[in-house]
Amino acid sequence: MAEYETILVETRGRVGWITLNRPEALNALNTQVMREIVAAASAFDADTAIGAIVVTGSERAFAAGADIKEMESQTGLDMVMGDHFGGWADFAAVRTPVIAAVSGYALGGGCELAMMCDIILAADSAKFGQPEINLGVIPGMGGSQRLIRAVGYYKAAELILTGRMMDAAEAERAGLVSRVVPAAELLDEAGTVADTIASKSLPSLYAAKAALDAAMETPLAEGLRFERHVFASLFDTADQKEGMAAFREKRSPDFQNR
Ligand code: CO8
Repeated sequence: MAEYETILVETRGRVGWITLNRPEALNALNTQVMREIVAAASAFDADTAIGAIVVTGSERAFAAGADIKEMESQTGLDMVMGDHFGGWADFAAVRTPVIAAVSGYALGGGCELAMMCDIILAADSAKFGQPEINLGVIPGMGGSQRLIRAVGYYKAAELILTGRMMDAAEAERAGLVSRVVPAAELLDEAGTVADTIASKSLPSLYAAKAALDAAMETPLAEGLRFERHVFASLFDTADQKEGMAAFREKRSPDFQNR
């Protein structure tokens, strides 16, 4: 496995774990962190022995945003030429389901990183926000687009225009968080959800994630056409035959990921 300096990477069964590890900066996302997260997630994505990925941080911070000290002196041209946007787009394009296990601060780019994942599990200590307005900028890793889709225009507008944080309970009520769990149980719970997902057939997981992504991006009629096409294509997999035979024979399916 590749050597990383800002993240810890580990495989547990069929689940790939990525733990942000810059405690001195509350896991602020600098260029190196981005490159390492993208490299680790892409490597897991290319490995058919992996059926789910968990991204997590520390108890105090999932990630307190993009690295302000790194960005401070950058010009607009630097931002474009540094290809930060492309790097994060590569992370969002991972086909394997990704779970964000969020404890503590998920602010700015940290909140945006969580929103690039498919499921957000939050510790009751979690705090979410898009405070970029306090720095004289706006969200740049998808916050203004994904937060609206998660919580609706008015909640997103209030958070983005005031920069205030919301706690885990408010985030769950708003629909940003899949589920809130006691902080001490966050990683176990993330592991359980990830194991459950990873036990399914990979082609159907990829298909489900692609259909969910399509729902975020396309008008309803186009999304429905996409879903029907992908649904039909799964009937050419051995795992569809196995899954339905297992149901009829009242046993657990033995998926082969093909
Ligand atoms: N960047 C760099 N360093 C950070 C960051 C950050 N985002 N957040 C915290 N740190 C550092 C602090 O500077 C401090 O370091 P030091 O001890 O050397 O001074 C250390 O982490 C601990 O932080 P604090 O002492 O501030 O801890 P507190 O418990 O007092 O406060 C907070 C915690 C409230 C989280 C506070 O640190 C904070 O407000 N952080 C900044 C939050 C923020 O504004 N985030 C948004 C950043 S902008 C962004 O994310 C844009 C995303 C788009 C990027 C587009 C690129 C493609």
